[in-house]
Amino acid sequence: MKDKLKIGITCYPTLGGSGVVATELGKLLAEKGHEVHFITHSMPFRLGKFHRNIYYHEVEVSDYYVFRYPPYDLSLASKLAQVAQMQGLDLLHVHYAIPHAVCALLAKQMVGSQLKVVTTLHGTDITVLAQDHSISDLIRYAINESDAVTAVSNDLIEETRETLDISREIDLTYNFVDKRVYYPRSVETLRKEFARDDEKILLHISNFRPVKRVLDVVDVFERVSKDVPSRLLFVGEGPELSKVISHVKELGLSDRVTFCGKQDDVAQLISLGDVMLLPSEKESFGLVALEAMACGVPTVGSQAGGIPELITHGETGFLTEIGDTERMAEHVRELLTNDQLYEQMSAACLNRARTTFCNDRITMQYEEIYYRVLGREIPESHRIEKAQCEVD
Ligand code: GMT
Repeated sequence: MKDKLKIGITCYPTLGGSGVVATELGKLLAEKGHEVHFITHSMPFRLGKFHRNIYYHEVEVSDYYVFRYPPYDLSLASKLAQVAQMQGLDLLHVHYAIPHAVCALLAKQMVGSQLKVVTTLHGTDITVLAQDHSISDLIRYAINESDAVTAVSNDLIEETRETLDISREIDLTYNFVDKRVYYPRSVETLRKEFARDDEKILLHISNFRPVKRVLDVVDVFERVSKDVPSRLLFVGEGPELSKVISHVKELGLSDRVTFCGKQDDVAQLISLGDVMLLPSEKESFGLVALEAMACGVPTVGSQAGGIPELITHGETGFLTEIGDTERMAEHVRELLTNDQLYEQMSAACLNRARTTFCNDRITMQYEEIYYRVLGREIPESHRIEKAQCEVD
């Protein structure tokens, strides 16, 4: 029996942490020798250059004139079935229940039950969409009918069970980052372009959706900058951006705040920062805080959703009630004015990112799930050495 699998991956390719996790997972699986087929409406933005064992299949939507709403979901289901048949895929790993898991289940019906479906829940499919009764039954169906379901935090597993009254097994698969990309970079020269030597840098990276509470970031910075010489760097774009720019102006902070827009080399920018701010209202995991952690940068944020599973309060950052910007600012001040505390936290961040959230371990967890749904044990050659997830 062959050791290597043929895996189809579908995700939202152009935005957000779920697309990043799906793409990075695909790259790591391909490095381990599996054949990975991305089936998406455009090239996943982190895929970039050519990778051995990775193939890309674009979903094209029919523009037939009677369609008032071109049926993307049907085109995706049809493409998933075609690729599965032509390439002999063992399984489809889809990120997000709606529409991806539903499309994968339809493809499975077309191809036959030997094709397995693994669904990963990332958050808003449960925390937002599943609250909508017009669609919640479909989400429940997609979850119950998948051969395996994973979620990115215990909090999300609990919320899925409660919101949708689901009792099936859901595997926990935390987000991860590639340790070869996310590590403390040397950025002394670049840093001079953003701040003086005596200034600290606060950082926020997101898609500026309302759930991110980006205005809180500005309020925290305003409080901190009264006592600590500092700058604020924003990375990303989204619906709240113009409100945030106005708020920065109103508070007279424009000369100390930089908006970098969307950026690719996030590890470089994170390494410029002294503290990451993540005051979200909802966050099933908070990939950006893990990216910061892996670069040795502590996060100050809210206790929302799965964030406390990632950040241990007082060890790898500080967490407060959602919206408590005064307390967040106190924690940032404490961190930025106490060198010993900072060094300790930064070291704890590196340690935790490289052990608990080690990319080798989490990739292997996904592989174990794949082999399980196929009725097999993970081959010994795919098990990782313990040392791969220890601190060097
Ligand atoms: O946070 C977003 O707005 C993007 C969203 C996505 O769809 O990519 O992120 C979700 O999935 C990430 C990867 O698993 C998680 O790290 C984020 O916490 C989660 N976002 C929310 O729950 C709001």
